[in-house]
Amino acid sequence: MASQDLPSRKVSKKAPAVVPPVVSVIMGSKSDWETMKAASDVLTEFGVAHECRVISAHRTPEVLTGFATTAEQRGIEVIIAGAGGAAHLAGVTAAQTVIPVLGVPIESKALHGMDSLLSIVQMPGGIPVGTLAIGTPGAKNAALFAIAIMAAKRTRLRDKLKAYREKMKRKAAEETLP
Ligand code: RP5
Repeated sequence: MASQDLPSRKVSKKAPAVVPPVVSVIMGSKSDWETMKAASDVLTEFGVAHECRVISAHRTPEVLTGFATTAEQRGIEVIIAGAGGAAHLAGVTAAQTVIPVLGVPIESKALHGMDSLLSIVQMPGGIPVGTLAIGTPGAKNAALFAIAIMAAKRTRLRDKLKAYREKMKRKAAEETLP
C-alpha cells in the first residue's frame, strides 16, 4: 500500500509509558518470593510503581553494590529487603545508600526466622535498617511503611492510606463471633 493510501487516522506506535519504580523490593533468594509477594501485592494495591529483584549479599555481592549505589539516581525512594538465615542483605544494602531500607526477616526452617530477625534488627548504631516482623506480616507492613514514608509528600497516597485504615477499622467493628 502506498503511503498516500494510508488512512488519515493516526495510529500511535508508542509503547505504553513505563512508570519508573520508586520502591525496590529485593530478596536474597527466589525462595523468599512466597513471603515478599505480600509486599509487592500491597504496593500494587496502592498503585505504587515498584520493582522486585533477587539480589544476594553473599551470592551476588557485586550486583548488590551496583544496585545500592545506583538506586538513588534511578529515583528509588525506599528499599525493602527480605532475607533469611544469616540475613545480611538489608544491612549491606543500607551501608551503601542513604535511601531508607526496611528489612523483612524471612521465616527460616532451622530457627523459624529468629536468626533472620536478629541478623536484621541488631544493626550497630550508625547504619539503620527499619526491621519488620518475621514473615508475611512483616512483608505486608514493610510495604505499608514504605507507603507511609512516601505519603508524607504525596496527598493522594496519604488519602489512600487513610482510606485503607478506615476500611480495616470498619471491618473490625463489624466483626461478629460465632
Ligand atoms: C538467604 O538464604 C535467602 O534470603 C533465603 O531466605 C535463604 C535460603 O536461600 P535458598 O537456599 O532457598 O536459596 O540468602
